[in-house]
Amino acid sequence: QFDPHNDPDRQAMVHLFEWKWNDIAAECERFLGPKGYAGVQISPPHECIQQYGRPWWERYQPVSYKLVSRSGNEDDFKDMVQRCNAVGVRIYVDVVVNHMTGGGSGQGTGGSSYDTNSESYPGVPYGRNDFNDNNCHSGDGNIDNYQDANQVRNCRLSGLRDLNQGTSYVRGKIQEYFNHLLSLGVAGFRVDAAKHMWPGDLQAIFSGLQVSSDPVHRFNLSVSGSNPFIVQEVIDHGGEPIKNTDYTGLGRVTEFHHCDHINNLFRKRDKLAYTSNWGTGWGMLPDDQALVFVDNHDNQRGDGGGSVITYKEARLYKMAQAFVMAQPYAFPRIMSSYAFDSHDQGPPQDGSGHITSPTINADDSCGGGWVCEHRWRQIYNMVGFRNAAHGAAMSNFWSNGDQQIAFARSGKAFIAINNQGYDLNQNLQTTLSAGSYCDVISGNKENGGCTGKTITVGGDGRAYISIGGSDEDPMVAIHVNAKL
Ligand code: AAO
Repeated sequence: QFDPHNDPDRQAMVHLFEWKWNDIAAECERFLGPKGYAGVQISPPHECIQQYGRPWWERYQPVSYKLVSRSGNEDDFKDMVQRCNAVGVRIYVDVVVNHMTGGGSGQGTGGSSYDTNSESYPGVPYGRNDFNDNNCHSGDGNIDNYQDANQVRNCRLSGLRDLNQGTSYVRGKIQEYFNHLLSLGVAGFRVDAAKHMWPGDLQAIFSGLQVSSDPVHRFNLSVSGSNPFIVQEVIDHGGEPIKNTDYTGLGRVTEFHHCDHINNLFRKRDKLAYTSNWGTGWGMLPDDQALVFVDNHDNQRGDGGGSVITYKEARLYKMAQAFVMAQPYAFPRIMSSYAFDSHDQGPPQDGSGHITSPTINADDSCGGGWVCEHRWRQIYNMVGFRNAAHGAAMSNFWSNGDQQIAFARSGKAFIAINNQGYDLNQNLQTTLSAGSYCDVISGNKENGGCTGKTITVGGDGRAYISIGGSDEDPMVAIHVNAKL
């Protein structure tokens, strides 16, 4: 449950937030596969409410576990999983099983009816007895106090009807849903609101999962003892009784301290010079228990704590991503957004509420309202860097004592970052063999040449590195696969 089931030469995943299944399938084939991405976190595929104005968050209010959503139906879903797996890209599903809807009644995206007040969800089916109401002892039935772990697990998160995973019936329905997804070839799950479910209940659910042994999926999840990849969303910034470590026995957890540290570092409330022991040395979870990211779909909108760095501050964002990808620490997820001005704004859509596809520009970037951070050269080339450096330890850490750093991934790769505000000019040890290398931040290696800066490494492994204090991309990155 800690293993993303990635190809060993693919070491980062991307969250294609609100993308349609057939767009993801095409993206796997035309971009993610070739650029070395390991997998995709997709938006919740289950049937959900249809909220007026079609905000993104309607997908976090399940009506049933039918695979019919604005991203597509079950056939589209199957096609996506098969096509992505065929090019070495795994699919991880955002599963919402803590709760059902938060208000109203009507019809879900798959045609099932629901009624929040009577807690009636015939599409599953769930009824009143399947919810936690009697187990919640807060004044209004909602979570009013995060200092009370019982409330957090047994009461309603923002009014969302809280399922009781303590019963074998509810567990069984959730397992059926997960096993259905696994039978279609998905490699794992991002478990929404895991913090709001009891670890013991989750354990019981996970222990009943069966991964697909269908050879059509082209990857071997079926070896005995192998479990689906599990990432549990547990927001722990410290200061609450529920800790992310309550869940690390069950799978990975989202490491929100990492968001906080990255934010403080690149906003210069902390020093890059102190990062030579990044990871557990900074009090974060062990490597194989953490999923790390600069921002996610909640905190990029200001939810869940901290003013994180997002695509809206592109220079800082590219720097932060380069740092995260260059580090050997944990398994990283890149956020891929659509442009938004307001919190609730849904994805690019037409007048009838159908999500519209991204367009692809000649320089590989996206149009049509999609930001596609994962297609920014500085970001996808750092995925290539991470893949090339995999297995090599960090070494030869250098700093100016403040906001300029450089380090190698022994014998495989080298990066220098200048967030100081004045120039960096240094002769630094890269650990790479002598020769010319393409700086993958400023360009691509193409037809044996480099469209950006070329860095020359001498026989002693050293290279002269210059990064202007006000460069748009104040970093240089080279690796063995970028040798010219
Ligand atoms: C929508 C409407 C609501 C309405 C509801 C029901 O917006 O007004 O009441 O429907 O009708 C998403 C949206 C919600 C939306 C929901 C359902 O974000 O706005 O509600 O879909 O459509 C908590 C949870 C965490 C959750 C996060 C948003 O622990 O699991 O809230 N994230 C996931 C998803 C998210 C989704 C859901 C869960 C629900 O990623 O997209 O919601 O499926 C503290 C706690 C955290 C807590 C935050 C926010 O954080 O620690 O656990 O997250 O508060 O409430 C400091 C503290 C830090 C604190 C933070 C913020 O930094 O250190 O601990 O401040 O206060």
